[in-house]
Amino acid sequence: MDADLVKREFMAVFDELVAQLDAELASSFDVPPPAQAYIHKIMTYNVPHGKLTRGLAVLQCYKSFCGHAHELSAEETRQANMLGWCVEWLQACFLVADDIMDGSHTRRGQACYYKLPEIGLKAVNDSLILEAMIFRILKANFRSHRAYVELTELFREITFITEVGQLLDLTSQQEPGHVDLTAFTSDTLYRIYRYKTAYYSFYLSVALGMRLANVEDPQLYKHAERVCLAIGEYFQAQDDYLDCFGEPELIGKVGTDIEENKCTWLVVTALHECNASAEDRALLEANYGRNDKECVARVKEMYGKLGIPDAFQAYEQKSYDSIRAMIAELEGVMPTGAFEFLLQKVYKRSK
Ligand code: GPP
Ligand code: MG
Ligand code: MG
Ligand code: MG
Repeated sequence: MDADLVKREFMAVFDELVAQLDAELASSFDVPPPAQAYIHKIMTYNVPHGKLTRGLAVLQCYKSFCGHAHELSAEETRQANMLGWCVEWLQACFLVADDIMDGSHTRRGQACYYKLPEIGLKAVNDSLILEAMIFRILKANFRSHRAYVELTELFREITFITEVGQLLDLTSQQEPGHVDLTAFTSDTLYRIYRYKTAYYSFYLSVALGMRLANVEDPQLYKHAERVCLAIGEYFQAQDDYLDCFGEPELIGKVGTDIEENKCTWLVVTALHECNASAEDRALLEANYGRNDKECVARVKEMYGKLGIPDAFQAYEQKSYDSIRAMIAELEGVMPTGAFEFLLQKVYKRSK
């Protein structure tokens, strides 16, 4: 089926879910029309404007596990797409909160939700509402599914993992305003990546597709986890790279990692692989983690001088090759369509 049609079918399920939630709110809650409209906007502003890779991956995974034994029915496709949207809802809830914590300005080519004058810190509660909606969608549509408990638990478990990851991201530097370069190690970096990004961005969609297809063998989930974490690490390294060297018009956001004192692929690679000199380290200590355009420019210039863009290209190729090899090892053990779909979506992305 062509990609446009798949996406159109996916978007139609979004409209259906929004209508479902709107209707439930109007019929089962004593909420006046302005609050109904407010909640409607929480969804339409924040959920559907991304690349939708996470959401579309559930159907891809489900299809590959159902095999080519039968064409999926319209209802089976719809169910996979509803779970895909639950992942997009989770992503929306995280992004609304993450943008506040990271002091970001734009997201997906529009103002960050909390930056809207009429929203501000109400965005905190709105992020919680987005999260709660996932469980309403699951209850309304999957309560009698044999995997209802597992589907619900997956969302709860992965949400907790991601929140721990966000904590690791936010606390990688102990003192605000002070740069401790010894905290920027690759062990710390990849732990943050796995927890804050890889589980919810890759493993969750694949595991949901597998659950929907009634896969029960725990070993197969372990295999999926291993590959998804590898893709997730690679994806977050790209995110860090694009934060500094990407085109804001393409990535839809303006980077803030240097200002925010983040433990990123760039700073770790500069320190440990590109042999930053004592002078470079002093420059980082003086300019990293400061909300000042000139400081940020100095750090970027140093990344350029140390050859970070070339190092990234090499890392990108190495990651791709090693993930391909991991996938090849699984041929004959389990369907690999979902991994291939995800890897092909992220390889050499510029947005
Ligand atoms: C990506 O980090 C990770 C997340 C968006 C997860 C946030 C989790 C919470 C529990 C709020 P990032 O800050 O690098 O992403 P971006 O560059 O898109 O802001
Ligand atoms: Mg963040
Ligand atoms: Mg962020
Ligand atoms: Mg980022």
